Amino acid sequence: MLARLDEFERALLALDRVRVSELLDAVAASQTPLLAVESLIRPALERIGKLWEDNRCALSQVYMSGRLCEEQVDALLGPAATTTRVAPGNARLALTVLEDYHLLGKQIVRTVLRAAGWPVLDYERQTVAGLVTRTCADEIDILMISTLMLPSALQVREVTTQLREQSPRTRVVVGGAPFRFDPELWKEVGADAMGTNAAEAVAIVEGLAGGAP
Ligand code: B12
Repeated sequence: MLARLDEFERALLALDRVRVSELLDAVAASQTPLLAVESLIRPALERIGKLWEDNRCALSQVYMSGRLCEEQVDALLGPAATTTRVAPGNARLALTVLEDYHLLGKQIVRTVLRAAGWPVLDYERQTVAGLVTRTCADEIDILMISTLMLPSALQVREVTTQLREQSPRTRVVVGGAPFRFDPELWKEVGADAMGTNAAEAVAIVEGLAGGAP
């Protein structure tokens, strides 16, 4: 698998769309599309982020790798259709990216939640103020927040503080690179749970809502 990951990373950096797609399709066919995302796309993008940090690739390569992966995620996991199923206890769910432009993780989490039957509102990208207002207005029970930048992750503290006052029913679940790098950070920002991947997002939501839809 490591050799395949090396090759996938090289194909992304070379913007070789055909090879990128072939490598993903091979894993999706022999295992599952979600495993192709989790075992190739996420680790390869993490490596490319590290290369950029070390000045060993250009930001344009990071950008284009992200774009290529976005296309592939849509092709692999299908469009994020809405579901007609009802959540246990009519729990209301929303998903957002907070003060951040890294949207791919949210896209994957949303698609996997909907595929598992969870009706989830997509708030796209939000500021702290916008997110608190919308969460209260929609009477959200489970708010899922994705952040990839450390400053954005720290802003979650402001959201949980305000929600505790204005919408105590809302449970907050966080995910994204800063929370994977520092496994205690979710507690420090006042979240109720943290997930490291999309499959965990489903398990956490089931735990909080008390069952599957
Ligand atoms: C691709 C990428 C970009 C693309 C984004 C394209 C897009 N549409 O998303 C572009 C080129 C635009 C970009 C821009 C920038 N980036 Co950037 N980027 C990345 C990179 C390489 C990959 C991110 C990614 O898509 N990963 C793949 C997805 C699938 O993984 P994921 O988001 O982690 O999601 C998974 C899990 O975390 C989890 N999950 C995610 N969210 C949630 C939520 C919940 C509730 C749950 C349960 C689970 C969950 O499930 C997902 C599926 O497994 C990362 C490196 C990294 N280590 O992550 C850097 C990285 C995040 N970027 C970084 C930086 C610095 C920037 C820029 C500031 C660069 C610049 N100087 O302009 C800008 C800022 C943009 C902004 N203001 O938001 C830094 C952040 C450093 C920090 N400590 O804050 C990183 C870590 C790179 C690095 N090593 O330095 N970037």
